[in-house]
Amino acid sequence: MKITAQHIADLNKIQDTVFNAELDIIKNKFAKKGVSVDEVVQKVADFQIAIPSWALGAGGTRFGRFSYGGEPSSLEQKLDDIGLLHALTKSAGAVSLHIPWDVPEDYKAIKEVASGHGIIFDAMNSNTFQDQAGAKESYKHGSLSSTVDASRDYAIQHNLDVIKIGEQLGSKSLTVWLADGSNFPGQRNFQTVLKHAEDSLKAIYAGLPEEWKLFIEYKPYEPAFYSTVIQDWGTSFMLANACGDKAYTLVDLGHHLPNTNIEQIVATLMLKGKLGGFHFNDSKYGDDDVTVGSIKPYPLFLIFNELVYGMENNPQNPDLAWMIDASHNTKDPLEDLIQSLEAIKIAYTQALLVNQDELRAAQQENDVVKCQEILQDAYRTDVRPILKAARQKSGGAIDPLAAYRSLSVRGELIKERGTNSKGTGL
Ligand code: PSV
Ligand code: MN
Ligand code: MN
Repeated sequence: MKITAQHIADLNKIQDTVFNAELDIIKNKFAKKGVSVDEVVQKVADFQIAIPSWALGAGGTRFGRFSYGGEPSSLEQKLDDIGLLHALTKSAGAVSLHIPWDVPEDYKAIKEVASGHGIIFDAMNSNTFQDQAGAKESYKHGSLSSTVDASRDYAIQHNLDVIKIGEQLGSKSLTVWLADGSNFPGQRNFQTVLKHAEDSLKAIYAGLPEEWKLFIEYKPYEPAFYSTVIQDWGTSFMLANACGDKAYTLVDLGHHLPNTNIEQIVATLMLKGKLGGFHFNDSKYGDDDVTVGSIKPYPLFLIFNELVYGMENNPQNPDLAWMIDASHNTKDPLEDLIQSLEAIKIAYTQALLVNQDELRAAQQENDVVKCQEILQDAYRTDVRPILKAARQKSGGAIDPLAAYRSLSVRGELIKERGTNSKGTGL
């Protein structure tokens, strides 16, 4: 299945162009507030979000997994699926691989497939939360923080191997997420395991190529239910500082306890130049990994408001690595990813509509009501015409979900790959 420029052009022709009239209304309204919507359209068109290789198949739950059919079973097919997403949305021009699930057999061929779709290789993800077939050491009692020297060394070496694989693909960063923790009070010595994690991360950092970055993810619980070694942003930040300038904290939206003020975490990290990457998803209870913006769109907008402020005011912080970290149980994964991309760009666009100077002035005057009005005026704007204009400008489908359905993409994939496909996923 390939989506051509002709497909897109034909679909865009029959698309309702009412959005141009709606766009003009937004342009006029925000011009009066000193915001250029044309500039916003360009920024939205330029915004690219990496798709993780594990989000293209049905993830399932620990109780069961139900296939959608037509899921990718090789790295090449995963790239093909991201190629479809990118052709429709022009926002998915990057992939994030997980090793050992995605070790290329033929690097040259894989790079050609990716570049044929306009996809670059974003952060590499290591896996020290599972024992692979034939593994010489076990991660049952931890990896980078294990009390077993051989397990720690094995996990460090795995991360160094992942860097080597990433180098051959043109990736420039490594994301480390640790499942290490404990299930029962007294099971592990908090200080010992943290020290081990720090020393192991430093050993990985020592093997990081000059132009690479190390992203350290945090998560309060799961799979360990009493304690997690890198439980929060403070621990990640501390470890990143201990490693050095090329190490950063990575924020995953689902990795917070209920009601955590994530936007404040983002602001703090950007002020310190230590926010490296971002994993998007949404949740009601924990690390639910459901469609971005499906449950808490306003907090997502507030987070983007801080991200936009940071991108404009914190030159000490590097460009961020954006990724969707999702899992699909009841939706076609590609449809879910189209919805997630849309939700991310809606929140980003709304944040770009905030006149930051006006907000700063209202904050300075302690006009609490005005501050809220400024934010909510942007949030309550239906910015979808801006997204449509951005997509049209970059050659994507004006309405990607409608295009996906009218091209019967899933049906075509099932014809090609069968109904009983097995995606790799979390
Ligand atoms: C597990 O919580 C997780 O979802 C982390 O967020 C990682 O980013 C991902 O798995 C892949 O290792
Ligand atoms: Mn994540
Ligand atoms: Mn997660």
